[in-house]
Amino acid sequence: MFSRREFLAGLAGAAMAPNLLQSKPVLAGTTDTFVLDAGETSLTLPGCQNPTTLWTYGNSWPAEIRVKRGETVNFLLRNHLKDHTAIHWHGLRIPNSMDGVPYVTQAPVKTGEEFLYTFAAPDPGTFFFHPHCNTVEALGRGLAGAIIVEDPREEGLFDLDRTLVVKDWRVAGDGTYLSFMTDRGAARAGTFGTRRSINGAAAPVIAAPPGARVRLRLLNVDVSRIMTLGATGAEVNIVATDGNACPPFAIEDWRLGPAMRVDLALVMPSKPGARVEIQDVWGQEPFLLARLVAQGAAKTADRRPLALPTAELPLPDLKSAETFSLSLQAGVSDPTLDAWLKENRFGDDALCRAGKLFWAINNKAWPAMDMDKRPPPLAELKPGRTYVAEIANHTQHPHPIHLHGHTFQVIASSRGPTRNHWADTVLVAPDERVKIAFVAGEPGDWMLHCHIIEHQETGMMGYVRVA
Ligand SMILES: [Cu+2]
Repeated sequence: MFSRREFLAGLAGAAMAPNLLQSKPVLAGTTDTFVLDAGETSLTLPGCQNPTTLWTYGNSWPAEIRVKRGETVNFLLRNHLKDHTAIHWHGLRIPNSMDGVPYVTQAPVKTGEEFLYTFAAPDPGTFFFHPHCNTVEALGRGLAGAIIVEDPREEGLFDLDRTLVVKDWRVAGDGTYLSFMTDRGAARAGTFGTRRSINGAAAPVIAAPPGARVRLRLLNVDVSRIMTLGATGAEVNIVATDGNACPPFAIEDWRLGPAMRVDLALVMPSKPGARVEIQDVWGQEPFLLARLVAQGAAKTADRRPLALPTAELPLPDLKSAETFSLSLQAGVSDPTLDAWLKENRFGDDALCRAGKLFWAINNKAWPAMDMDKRPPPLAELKPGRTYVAEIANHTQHPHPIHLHGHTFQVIASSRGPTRNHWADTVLVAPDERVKIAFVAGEPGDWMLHCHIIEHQETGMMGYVRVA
């Protein structure tokens, strides 16, 4: 087992190379530092004859960091890539200055430069990190990692705790990349990968003792794919949504869009050799995400409930809530913003600027990230107040909508009874209206966008201002 001072570089299944991700103290004090070298690594992806050059944090894929809840930690980003970058910590309720959005919360970290992120993760759970400009290419090349926030309240609850990072790759059989973005995909459901992977490889086979209590942390870091989850061989429950504990409920038919996560809990069957499979049942044939096989000395029965300690998040006060609307739209763009785009008044940084606009929120398309020229906020919020956002999808495609820096409750859907749960990303189906409730957090401009990255990068992004 790795200590928190070390970087767990690479998970089972990914090609292992010497670990260049060394942890070293760079500041005086008690904080630990993870060094995140953004650079290139070769990995042979499933179904490919040759290695593909990935963009990675460290020299294996995917990176996984484990930190303790509430403990201040440093993350030193060192950029060895040809493009500028930054790190967005998806789902973590941390100060706005640490949110990693170039031109909005920080300057881009140029090639050869460093940036030090320092924060204490307030909530336990399964989160991830990735850049926020040119994300369709950067994430397409793999630039993402898992960050697990551990809670002392969970110690000893599980015999086995595994992370499953799901991502598709746009590569040909010879390992070379296909175009990351297509007009057809960007204007519709997204451009899909040609090779599926779990932790960069085919579905892992995980040996677990009969009777073992197993936790699987499933992260969908793909830019386009929406999964429908299922399981065979055991009762498998979801015990956390987007990292946040929930009362256990059956995995069947839960939809996991890009950026969404679930923590799964199960007890291994008592019969040696018995299998449990976790699947994506979206397509005609179930796609295997992980296979567990009962092996070894059986665990004695543990009668504690297979559930996580209750999430400790700011509870929305619905009685005093103010409501605002977010309308997800296709083919809408603001003429003023179009004019700005044409005049190229956003500087010459094409990495952070939409080349084409296919989508909008409240009639505004996000054309660029310029501190002086961006559109007005989608909503202006006061810290500590409860807000209900009604998100209406007026398009023909589902959109996983992510709000930065906040954890919200999904409280209602026009499609019928909804499971009230915590989330940072909510999937909104065509013609659906979803209500989310949250307490406005730290002051700052917090991005709100679709996590089908091509949608985000062709207009479906804005921000709320907490001040
Ligand atoms: Cu979308």
